[in-house]
Amino acid sequence: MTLKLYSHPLASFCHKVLIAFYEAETPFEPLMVDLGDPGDHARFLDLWPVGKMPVLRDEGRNETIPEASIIIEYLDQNYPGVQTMLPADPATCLRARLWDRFFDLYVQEPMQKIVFDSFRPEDRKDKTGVEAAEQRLMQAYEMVENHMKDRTWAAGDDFSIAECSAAPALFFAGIIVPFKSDQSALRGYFERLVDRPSFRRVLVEARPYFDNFPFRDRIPQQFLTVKDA
Ligand SMILES: N[C@@H](CCC(=O)N[C@@H](CS)C(=O)NCC(=O)O)C(=O)O
Repeated sequence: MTLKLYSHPLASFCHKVLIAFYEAETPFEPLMVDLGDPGDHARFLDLWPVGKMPVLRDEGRNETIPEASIIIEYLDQNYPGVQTMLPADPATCLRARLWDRFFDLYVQEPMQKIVFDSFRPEDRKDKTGVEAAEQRLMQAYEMVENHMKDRTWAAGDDFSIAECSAAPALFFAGIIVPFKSDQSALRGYFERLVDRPSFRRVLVEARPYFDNFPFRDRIPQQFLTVKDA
C-alpha cells in the first residue's frame, strides 16, 4: 500500500482526512498512533516533529505530508478519486477553503482548548481561557446558523473540504457546548453531515474509543449506537 495515514480513530483532525479518503474511495493503510505510548510518540516525532496527527506518508512519491487540509489537497491533486474535495471553480474553491479554515480555527481549536483543560489538575485549570473558548464556539455557531440558512453545503452545492472540517468539529463541539434549540439551519446542516456515509463510517470506527473522550457522558445515545450507512 503506497499511502499510509498515521492517525487515531478518535482524533477529530484525523476524522477530517478520513472523510476525504472515504468520499474519494481512495485506498490507504491506516497506521494507529498512540501518543500516550512513549515508543509510538518518539517514532511519530521523527516523522513530524510538531507531533500532531494526521500525517500522510506517500511511499510511492517519497513524500511526508502533515496538516489535515494539506493532506486533503495533496490527495485531490495526486490521487483524485470519485469525489474531489476542492471545487474546480476558483471562487467556490476559495469559499470552501475559507470554511475549512473557519471550522478548524473557530470550532476545532476552542473545542480542543476545553477538552485539554479538562485533563488539567484543579489547581492548573484555565477558567478564563475555557470561558473564552465557549464564547468563541457560541459565536461560531451563530455564524454557521446565518451562513447555512439557504445552503445545503458550506461552499456551494457539493460536499467539499469545508464539510470534512465541519463534521468532526461540530460533532465534538456540539457535545460540549450544545447548539441552541432555535439554531435550525445549524442543526439541519449537522444532521446532513451525520447522515453522510463517509462520516457515519468515521463515527462507527471512533465508537470503540469514545470512553477516552472526557465528555463521554454527554454523547447523545444516537451516536453510541451509530451504524454504517
Ligand atoms: N493543525 C493540525 C492540528 C492537528 C491536531 O491538533 N491533531 C491532534 C489530534 S486531533 C493531535 O495530534 N494532538 C496531539 C497533541 O497536540 O499533542 C492539522 O490541521 O492537522
